[in-house]
Amino acid sequence: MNLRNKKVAVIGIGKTGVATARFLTGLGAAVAVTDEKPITAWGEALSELKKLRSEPAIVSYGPEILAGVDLVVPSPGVYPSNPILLEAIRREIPIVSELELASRFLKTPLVAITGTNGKTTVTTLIGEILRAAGKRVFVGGNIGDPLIGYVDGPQEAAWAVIEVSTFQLQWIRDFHPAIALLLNITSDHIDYHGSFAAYRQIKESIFSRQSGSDLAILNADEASTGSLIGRLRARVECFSSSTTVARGMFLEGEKLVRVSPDGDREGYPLAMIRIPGRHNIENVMAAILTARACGCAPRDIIRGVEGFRGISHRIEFVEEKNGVRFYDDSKGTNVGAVMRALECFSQPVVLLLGGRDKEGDFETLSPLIRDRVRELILFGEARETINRLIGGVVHTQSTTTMKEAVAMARNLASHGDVVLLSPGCASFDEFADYKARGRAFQELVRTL
Ligand code: UMA
Repeated sequence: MNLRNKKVAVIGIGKTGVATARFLTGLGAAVAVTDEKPITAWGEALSELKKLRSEPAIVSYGPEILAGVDLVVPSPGVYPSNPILLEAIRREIPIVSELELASRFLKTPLVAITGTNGKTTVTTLIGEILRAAGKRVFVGGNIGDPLIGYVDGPQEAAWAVIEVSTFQLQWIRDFHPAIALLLNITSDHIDYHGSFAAYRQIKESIFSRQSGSDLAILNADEASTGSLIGRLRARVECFSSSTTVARGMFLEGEKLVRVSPDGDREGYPLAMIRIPGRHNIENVMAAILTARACGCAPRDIIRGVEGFRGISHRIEFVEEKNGVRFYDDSKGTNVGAVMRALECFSQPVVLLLGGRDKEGDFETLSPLIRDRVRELILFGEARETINRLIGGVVHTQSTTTMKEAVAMARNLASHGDVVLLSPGCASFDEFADYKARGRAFQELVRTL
């Protein structure tokens, strides 16, 4: 792909947009940038753009940015239904995601991890294991640093390991990871993709350009895996926490068993896993299969897994107050994540649910809520919608802010209970992101 003197439009100047503009100007492309925010709110991004080798043109937000453009690179958060993108499609101007663009210039073998839940945990864990095995690794993607930033540098890692969201997969064409993982699929981001079928199709597209020399790692416990395998060209290994698999990993008593592509068995002690829940056993199995495919030895893998204490804001224990244990699962931004969090606790739970709705399928939570939750506290923009769907399954109260929800939880929780913030929604109605929401929750708990 030769972009020298080509005109490229970058839509959105967040982390991805700025890194993309930097990379493109470095290639000698003529870059135009735009953002729905007024330029007075561009802040740090504006000074970053002004520092580039050739300063990008700043264009007002609308189809005028498409004049004379050869390529459009939208930021992940730009909806496919965005009028600028629809106009680009009408004018037959190619659109590629940052991920696609980066992968065209990537020289390092790539591991790409997607799935509704567990992506960040598995991405981080694979990075830790590879480091424990003495390998140089770039860890990025949706987890934080865009791949394009790595591609823009000397590319010195042995492996690039990236968390991939459906937003980033939206505009791929030849994207081709040597190892691709699909951890699970439950409903999420329906507001963005339009339907669950469209969301699933985008997730599965991570495998679409893989060849027979690539590896696809799949969850055998997902109902759709069987039919997906039939459509893949890559070699397949599966993991399961409920059944055995011919090639891949499964649970056998107190051991995790891996069956290699040649049919050899090796065992790993279950006790090496320090993060709670059955879903994390699956996450560890996915990471081990990847690490073995990257050439790591079992002893390094065990060291990496033993040292891994989980990621912040994912079922993270905060503090115990008067016999009540508080957990921060602010990263639980969809219904599937709430289920996984609830399944970790045998104690009665006071559940804090709410934020900005992504058209989540909250009704599917009802059986688990009935089984594990003593008090349901709804907050934020989505509280009325959720209340209509599942309010009354157990005793339910609503309030506007998370702060008030925490105060309510403190009053309602008794000795031996768990108070769990697992909101099942995005944070953007009240916070900059899930991390800010998690930090605010932890501060509130500490000052109770
Ligand atoms: N913008 C527009 N028009 C739009 C939408 C956004 O102009 O229609 C502008 C915004 O005003 C803002 C910029 O675009 O200035 C933000 O772009 P962005 O939302 O794509 O965010 P980035 O800063 O580029 O961060 C993105 C990911 N964000 C999203 O997918 C929403 C980050 O994932 C990721 O870490 C980063 O790239 C690096 O790869 C965050 C996320 O919430 C953590 N991801 C979702 C999730 O995990 O559920 C998918």
